[in-house]
Amino acid sequence: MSKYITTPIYYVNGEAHIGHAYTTFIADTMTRYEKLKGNDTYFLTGTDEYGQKIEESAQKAGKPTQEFADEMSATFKTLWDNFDICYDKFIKTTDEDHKIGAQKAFEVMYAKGDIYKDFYEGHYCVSCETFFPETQLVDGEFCPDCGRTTSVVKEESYFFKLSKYEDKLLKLYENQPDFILPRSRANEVINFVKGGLHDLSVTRTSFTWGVKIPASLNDDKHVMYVWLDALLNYITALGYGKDDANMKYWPASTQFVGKDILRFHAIYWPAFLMSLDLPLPKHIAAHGWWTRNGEKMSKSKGNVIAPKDVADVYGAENLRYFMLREVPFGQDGDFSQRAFIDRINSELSNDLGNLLNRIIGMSSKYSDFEIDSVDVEKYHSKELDAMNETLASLDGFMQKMQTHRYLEELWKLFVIGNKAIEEHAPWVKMKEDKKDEALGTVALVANILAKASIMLSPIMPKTTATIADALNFKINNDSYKKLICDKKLLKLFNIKKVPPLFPRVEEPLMQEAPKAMPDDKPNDKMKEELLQKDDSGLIEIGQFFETSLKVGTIVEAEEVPKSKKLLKIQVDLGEESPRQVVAGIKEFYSAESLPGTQVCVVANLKPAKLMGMMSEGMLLAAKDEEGLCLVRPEKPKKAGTPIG
Ligand code: ME8
Repeated sequence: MSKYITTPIYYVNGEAHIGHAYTTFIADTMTRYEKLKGNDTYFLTGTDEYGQKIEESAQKAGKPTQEFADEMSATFKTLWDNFDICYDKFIKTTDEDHKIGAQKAFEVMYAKGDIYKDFYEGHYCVSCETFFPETQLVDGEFCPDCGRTTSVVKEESYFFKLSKYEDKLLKLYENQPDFILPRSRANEVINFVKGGLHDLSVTRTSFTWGVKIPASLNDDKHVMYVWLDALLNYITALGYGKDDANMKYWPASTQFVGKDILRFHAIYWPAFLMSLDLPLPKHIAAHGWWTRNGEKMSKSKGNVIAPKDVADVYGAENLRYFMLREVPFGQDGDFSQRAFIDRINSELSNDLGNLLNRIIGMSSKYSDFEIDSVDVEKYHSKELDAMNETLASLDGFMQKMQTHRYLEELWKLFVIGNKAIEEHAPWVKMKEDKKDEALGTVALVANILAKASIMLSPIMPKTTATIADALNFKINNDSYKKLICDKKLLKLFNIKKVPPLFPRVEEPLMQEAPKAMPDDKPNDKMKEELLQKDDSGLIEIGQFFETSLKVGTIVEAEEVPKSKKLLKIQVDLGEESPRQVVAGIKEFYSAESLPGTQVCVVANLKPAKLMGMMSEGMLLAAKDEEGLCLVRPEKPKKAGTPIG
């Protein structure tokens, strides 16, 4: 089966930071996962180089625009190369082939009557490359997305008949409920479309740094609106309009984007494709936003994290692991060195690294490094069953991009391995002259490590290749089929010593960002100020809306053993699976009384561990001297209904 996976093409007006890296890591992971399973997979990334914003950045840098774009684009490419991102193509929108493809697409849409010429007058934000109606401006002047000043622009323009596709788009969201992932994000898109779509201005005459519209239109003062040419990159990269050889990969299986550009990908993009009579992508998967220590990253604050700086001190693959493990796909995430260090020490070093060292140590003592799986089934059928069950559950998580759950489950294998060692104590068995049993346990753990490495390889390809080398096998589709699909065990081999894979980290290795300096650029500050408390202690409405409150329906509730206060509750928030919330309400509510009732949930809290259990939200409750009561909607509402 063939697959096609894409990242957004990144603007070249600034260097990549960990937000860009996150998107690229997930797409790379998914590609490696599909390849591991034997699927012919094509992976595209690249840079978005046209538009007024890039032209202005080049002017500021005092460079010709193309030279500036080439240099900046190269910084992205080098970065991804340093991270071993396995892209098949790195597209630059200034590539000749891209221009040809984009012009061809424009011609097709025009010939179909979906593009027509008219005049446009509106408020334009250069930074977002977007027009806004006056009603959406902040204080009648500022861009609602980035806070920068907009300017009034009146120009002749070609328009794309977006309004024509309103019903078709609504049908798409209905018939293909996984078109937008996570599903919880679909509502904002559907509501936007239901609010009515205006035709989209798709050319500009106020600047020249763009793809010219086709010569056949004989109107060479128009260049394409950057979002039109940018979105088309996903097909021009496959040769659309030129050499169609790679169009066999279309439609894309998963197109990863950040939530900031979901609207472009879930509305404009399918409408363009419908106009071109091309099939639609299977999934547009939108992830959340990364902050640093809870703050938005911005150049003016000096707190932008360059992926290379992190990789240099903490390790490139540790960073991939952390980012994919830390955040449920779709939710916002925070980069804090403390959280990163905790995961390196407890999960990578303790759980995984130590397990490998333990069996290398034991096999060197008991069997001169020889490992044989012959006695594993005899002594460890229980562990093998548990291991196979866990392995079988993994695919479902990856298909839904839930890398955090995938890794959480995968880590259960190391618990099985460690527990088997404790319970069977091979060192005791050796003393009791039960060498077969001792070696059976060592071999069980070797097999656990081998299978876990295969499944971890899309996230940590190099590290797992080292583990596989120690276990004398290679990670590829063959070993995946044998060890994972056919549940086979490793053949007799000699284990090799490896250098420590995950040295413990004792203290933060990077300097924390300085606090914002008073000479911050006013434009960048503007939005921050909108979001900050003023002296009155009052907050802006935007601050309130940063908290995502939703109606939830309790599906299950159970007592937490040994806790006087806590209940473990599964709440349906209209997402793929219920969320687990651990709430301190046991003194006021019995577990049996809760299922089927509704609650109000803070849905975008960072997940936290309470008594070792993950809690992914908070229930709203009111408490006074008479006790506590949960806040509930007055009438039943659909699970996931936003409150606000
Ligand atoms: O929007 N957290 O390019 P862009 C998480 N050229 N992800 C982040 C992030 C953060 N703090 N910051 C950036 C564009 N990203 C257009 C795309 S596609 C046809 C055209 C990631 O350079 C995230 O994937 O502004 C986001 O969608 C993307 O970078 C925006 O990159």
